[in-house]
Amino acid sequence: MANLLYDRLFAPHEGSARTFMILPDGKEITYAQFLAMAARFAHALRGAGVETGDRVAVQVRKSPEALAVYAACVQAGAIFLPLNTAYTATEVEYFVTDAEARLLLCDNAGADALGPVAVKAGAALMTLNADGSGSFAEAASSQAGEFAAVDRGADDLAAFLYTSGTTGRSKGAMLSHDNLLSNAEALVDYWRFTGEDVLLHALPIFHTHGLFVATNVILLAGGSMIFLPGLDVDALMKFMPRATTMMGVPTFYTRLLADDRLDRDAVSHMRLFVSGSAPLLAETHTQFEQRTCHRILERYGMTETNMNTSNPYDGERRAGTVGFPLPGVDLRIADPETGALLPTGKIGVIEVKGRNVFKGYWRMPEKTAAEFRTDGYFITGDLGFVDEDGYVTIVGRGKDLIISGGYNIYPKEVELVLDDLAGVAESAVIGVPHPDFGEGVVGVVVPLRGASLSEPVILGSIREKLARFKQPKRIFFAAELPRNTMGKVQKNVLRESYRDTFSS
Ligand code: MCA
Ligand code: AMP
Repeated sequence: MANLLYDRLFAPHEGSARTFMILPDGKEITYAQFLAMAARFAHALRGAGVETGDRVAVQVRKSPEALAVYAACVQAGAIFLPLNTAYTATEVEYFVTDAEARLLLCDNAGADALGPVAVKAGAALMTLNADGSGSFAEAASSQAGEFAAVDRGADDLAAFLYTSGTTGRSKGAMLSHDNLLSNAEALVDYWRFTGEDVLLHALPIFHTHGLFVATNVILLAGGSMIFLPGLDVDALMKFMPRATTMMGVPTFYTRLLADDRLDRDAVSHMRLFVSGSAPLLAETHTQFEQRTCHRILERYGMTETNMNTSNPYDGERRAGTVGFPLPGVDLRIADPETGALLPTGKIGVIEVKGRNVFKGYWRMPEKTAAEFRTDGYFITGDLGFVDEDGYVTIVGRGKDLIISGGYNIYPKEVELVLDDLAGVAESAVIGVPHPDFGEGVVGVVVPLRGASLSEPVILGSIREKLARFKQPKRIFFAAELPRNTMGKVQKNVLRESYRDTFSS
């Protein structure tokens, strides 16, 4: 029997007494304990009717148990579908229905709202709480601590990660065993991870960054992680003397910089700080180096492609760039309209090809085809250039996307919700500079004639419809939206008008 991901990431640690996780209260979980829990969960999946290839949707808070569900899915040949804990029941309904999930796992707090969602989608509903309790944990408790991993090859699917689209409809990116393994292998090597590494893990585990980049790298290297429920600067400062590495979105670094305790002594045990998911300001890079003597290593990835590029471990980590294509990743710059390849220094759309690139969008062959060139390159939608030294710089996005604190928000999705409100003629949603989140969401609303609307009324009416991080932090009213001669809303004009909204 062979199961590519299980055999490489998990099986080598079976029975190992080495520490895999260190929890906030100091409790440690060995690899053997974690794998026994995963095996019990794999049995519980089978008990819930999950067969090979079935989707398991999971909206639970971060915990060792939540991560063990990922391991259990790999082992049982099921497809892991993690969901942001901020998603509302309406948002979850779409994912569970679209993916035809066999099982939906949530915590007790979410069970009332998600019960009807599961019934409608034809999925079983079970609970798993952050303290390890819940009906799923109970079903697993009497199971054996071993499970024979199901045969799975390179192209078999391991996970679906939903990513929003410009049209507003989320697409399930299908990631195979080889997509995930090949990227973890490249990163362990490129970033020099070993069994001695201790990763400070404060990212969520429902996205590529915290789930695959962070945990797959640690599993492959055999290291350990300090597994924190979220970003808490006090906890980062407390655990940093035990850690060797940290991965974070830029907000991690700006919040650390805002803390006076951050200095050379505080980071003396650390060997590597990695940033990604959103642009790291060159200013943050410089300030961090001045305070700590560490140059943050910035890398660039996407849900569909895992990691594409990285600044070098040994060479110059250049602020404002995302470094070089990783080994095994082919990267080129093309004219967004014609697809013609562009020379060094010219700005165009970034296209990538390699074992890291996903298998397509679930049941969307046309959308998948539209985002690949005929020679197999994936069109990222990010605009950038490659300089004479080979460094890649991202200069913007061809796609209308806001990245706030590392989370992606597609303006169209928010505009559709705003436009649906009584008294709203139309709306435009933009991202403007935000000191904490990089970009902050702003909604500009044009009221219907005679309608009386206010910011609190609008914000109150969208509360249950959109995840909190997608909701505009401010709403402004305008008599009309600026348009070009083609009638298209000029978002650049709006971004300029509202650019100081969050300036302190
Ligand atoms: C929380 N809030 C946010 C965000 N996070 N608003 C906008 N953008 C956000 N990212 C809101 C909450 O709803 C709340 O609103 C208030 O801010 C405070 O919430 P809190 O939970 O206290 O926030 P936090 O715990 O401090 O979280 C901020 C965070 C978090 C640490 C930056 O958002 C985070 O962990 N982001 C990382 C996301 C990530 O992992 N991205 C990787 C995607 P209110 O008070 O009004 O209720 S993978 C990816 O992009 C690719 C593949 C890649 O390259 O990695
Ligand atoms: P997601 O679809 O959530 O996986 O987000 C992927 C997007 O995040 C990419 O297409 C980029 O626009 C952006 N991104 C990721 N890493 C970086 C980075 N280091 N600098 C700038 N943008 C980034």
